[in-house]
Amino acid sequence: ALGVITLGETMALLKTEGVGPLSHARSLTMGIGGAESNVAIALKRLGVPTAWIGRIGNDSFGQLIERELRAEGLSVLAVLDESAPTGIMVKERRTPGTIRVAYYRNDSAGSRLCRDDIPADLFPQARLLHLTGITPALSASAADAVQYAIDCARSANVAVSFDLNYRSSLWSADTARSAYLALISQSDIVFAGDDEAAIAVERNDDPLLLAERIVQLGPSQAVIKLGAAGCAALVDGERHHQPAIPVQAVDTVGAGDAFVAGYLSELLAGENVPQRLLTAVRAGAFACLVPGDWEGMPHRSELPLLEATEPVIR
Ligand code: KDG
Repeated sequence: ALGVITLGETMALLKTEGVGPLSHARSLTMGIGGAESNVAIALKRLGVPTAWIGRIGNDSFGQLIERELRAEGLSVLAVLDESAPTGIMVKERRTPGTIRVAYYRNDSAGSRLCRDDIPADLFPQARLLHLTGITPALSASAADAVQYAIDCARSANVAVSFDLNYRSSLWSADTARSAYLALISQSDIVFAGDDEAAIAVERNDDPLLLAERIVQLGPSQAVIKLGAAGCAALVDGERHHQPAIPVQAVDTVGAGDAFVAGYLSELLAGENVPQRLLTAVRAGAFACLVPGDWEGMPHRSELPLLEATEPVIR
């Protein structure tokens, strides 16, 4: 049986090791990254069987992606695109505290995801579909694939989770808004940073008011991610707040994905909201400790480590 189905674009991820301009870097480290596959990996490590659906190029980067995701134990439904390359993302550590991301993903294989790539027969085996606002920004066919996945989930009685995940280099806030509103209204669980929520609903400094406005659109659970300030949530009419676990962050990319996986894994385990939010902030903190987007995602047994008092575990 499957816990979660997710879909989206995973790219080859090239990153500099040291600090400084990318144009002066002499070597790059290879890896992979993609918001939905980051969530999928974290879910799997937390004990949830998860399937990832996506399109990859018939190239070495595509092979790398498929191999890494399979090695993490995901069910990988990768459609091979014969005529488009796998997308690339480059991470440059320009100062010790700032990371710049550049995308080379225009008309990539992943962006050509379409409804025919989504196996409808997978849905009755699953409990939850997780989507992000990155996929509908990639292309019209990818946006249509997202809608089709929601339709499949609905007819199989599978809950829908949606993380806004705004990427300003992919679309404007105005274009994103109408897509967000349509997707929020069809979702059961919505995740958003406070700035992202303010793209969809009227801006407010109180995260619980943002959550309230999201819930008014239909979902029963709205979780507002506040980074180092933790999170606020409105779930089945009840308000919650959870501070973050303080860490020395080296790379916050992927922390939001870890957070989502933490929340969803506890939801599927039948845990209450405080437990979901605690695991969410713990997983998010773990992701911040490692330069990769997903490599630092915790296994379930590691979750208490951040609050451990013993420096050496033997
Ligand atoms: O959430 C982390 C993602 O931003 C990263 O892994 C790459 O999917 C990605 C994107 O589109 O930015």
